[in-house]
Amino acid sequence: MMAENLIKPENLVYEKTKVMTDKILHYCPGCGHGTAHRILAEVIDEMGIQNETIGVAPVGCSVLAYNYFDVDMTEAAHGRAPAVATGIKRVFPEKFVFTYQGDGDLAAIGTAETIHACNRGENILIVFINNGIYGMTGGQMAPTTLEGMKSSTSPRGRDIKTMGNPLKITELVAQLPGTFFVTRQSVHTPASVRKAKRAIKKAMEYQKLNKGTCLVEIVSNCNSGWKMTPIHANQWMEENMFPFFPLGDIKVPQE
Ligand SMILES: Cc1ncc(C[n+]2csc(CCOP(=O)(O)OP(=O)(O)O)c2C)c(N)n1
Ligand code: SF4
Repeated sequence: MMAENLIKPENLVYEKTKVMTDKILHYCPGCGHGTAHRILAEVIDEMGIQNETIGVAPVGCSVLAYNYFDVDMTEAAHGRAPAVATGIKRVFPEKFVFTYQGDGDLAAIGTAETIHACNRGENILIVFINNGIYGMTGGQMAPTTLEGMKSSTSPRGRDIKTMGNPLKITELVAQLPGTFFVTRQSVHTPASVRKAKRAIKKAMEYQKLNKGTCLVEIVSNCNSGWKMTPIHANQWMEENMFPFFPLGDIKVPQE
């Protein structure tokens, strides 16, 4: 059958969610960032809060996130997104405020902002993309880089003796009294995408109830930085990232 016979509205099974703009994503093919954007945008759409949502973009590969979400967004300096989001939420307490951050942003330079925003219990959603390295700047070691994992600044693999331990920042903030819902998800299979989307939706619903900080970590790949094909990167992630960063809820509200 000719393509022109197939491309008709009645044959469409998947279309762009309206909370994403028409801009073409700059992410590498196979990278989890695009899928994570999509499910966050779908949640905003389904909850009917497009005009009530304000996002804060990080530095890193998702630095241009404000070009992709059709909501009010601002940029924050490296690691400062939770501080900027705190200010926005306090000025507009009725808005839904989220940050979208990579591990270099959230768990390295932004450690203090992350911990203190969570400890204060700011009513914001933090979406944390953990791909184990600094993707944008050339694949350097991040706090989340696994033991033995190669990066451009640990070419023989992370050595704990000299480079320290990988940081489970999500488990750490889950212990703080200000966090309400903390979970770790992934977006590499259809089932995991659905689960991650449900988690983001829950977090947004808790924000409506002013429950405190919700953090959704998404363990993701960086096929370019890891120097793997997208398929191999996802397999490597399952075999190596998930044992250290197990998926599932870490802190759930007492019903
Ligand atoms: C104050 C400051 N220091 C350093 C940088 C350089 N920089 C830009 S992106 C980045 C790494 C981001 O990595 P990560 O947050 O893990 O995001 P990813 O690219 O992996 O999605 C760094 C160090 C910067 N933009 N600003
Ligand atoms: S460099 Fe890595 S994190 Fe950045 S877009 Fe490419 S695959 Fe994704």
